[in-house]
Amino acid sequence: KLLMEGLDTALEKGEISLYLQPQVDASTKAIIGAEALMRWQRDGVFIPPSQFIPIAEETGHIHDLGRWMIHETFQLMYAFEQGDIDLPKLSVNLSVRQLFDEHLIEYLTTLFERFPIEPGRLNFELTETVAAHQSDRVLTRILELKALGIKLSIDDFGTGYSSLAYLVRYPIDELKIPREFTMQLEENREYQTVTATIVAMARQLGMALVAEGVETEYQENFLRKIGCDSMQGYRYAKPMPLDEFVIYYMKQT
Ligand code: G
Ligand code: G
Ligand code: MN
Ligand code: NA
Repeated sequence: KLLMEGLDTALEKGEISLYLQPQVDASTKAIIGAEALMRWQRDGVFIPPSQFIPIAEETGHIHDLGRWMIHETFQLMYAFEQGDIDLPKLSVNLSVRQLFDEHLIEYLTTLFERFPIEPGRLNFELTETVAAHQSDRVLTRILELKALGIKLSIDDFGTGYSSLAYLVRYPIDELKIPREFTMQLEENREYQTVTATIVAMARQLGMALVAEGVETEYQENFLRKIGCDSMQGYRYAKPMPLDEFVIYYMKQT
């Protein structure tokens, strides 16, 4: 039985928070968006999402945690729009189980009423595993999200077991180049080829791109050369709490 002590009470104890990692245009240095990342601080110690998210997915806690993230995201976007912080995009990770939640659309509709944000600024990151589900259920749900005006991206594109057919079947707006690929660009010509091919394909399909885990000048130059200008990574900024993000934003503009 999968257990993680305290995960069931983490929310009510106020141990969960939302961090923001900026995404920048490498040629203009402008902030083009941010990814919302969940953080769990238990007894003063951060537990990595790679440890608690899979368990939250297994135990079903991901429903409450995920809704908390979505609610927080709406509240943030609304405050940004009211406060003249022009953040073109805010991305939230969505687990398979959240996508299959029967009440997801109803929940989002309620949030759009409470926080009338521009839907096109909200972006959900799905994994390839979600997208590769060959079911009408996924297609229906994706079309429902698109009908709300929400944008969709595929996280860690090219690292899962999936066909490329879903890129044709589903209206995907953005592909995220995995950190695993970015990390190898300097050392490995084969990763260069694979990454350049993803970028070329995304561009021809009219999709946006964001490269993850960009740390070095070499990586940035290579990505720009092959046609990807949008970057996320420690080279620009680490994930940070809201107050730090606002300071970062103010400094950039
Ligand atoms: O930046 P970090 O190491 O915290 O994130 C690691 C991974 O954890 C992310 O790539 C993402 O897949 C997952 N993750 C982070 N926050 C969330 C969240 O709010 N919901 C879901 N489902 N996954 C998240
Ligand atoms: O959604 P996803 O699993 O891709 O989340 C991105 C993860 O990668 C987050 O956990 C974030 O903290 C981490 N990350 C973001 N930028 C960098 C980077 O430049 N280097 C490294 N090592 N990790 C990063
Ligand atoms: Mn992500
Ligand atoms: Na990723």
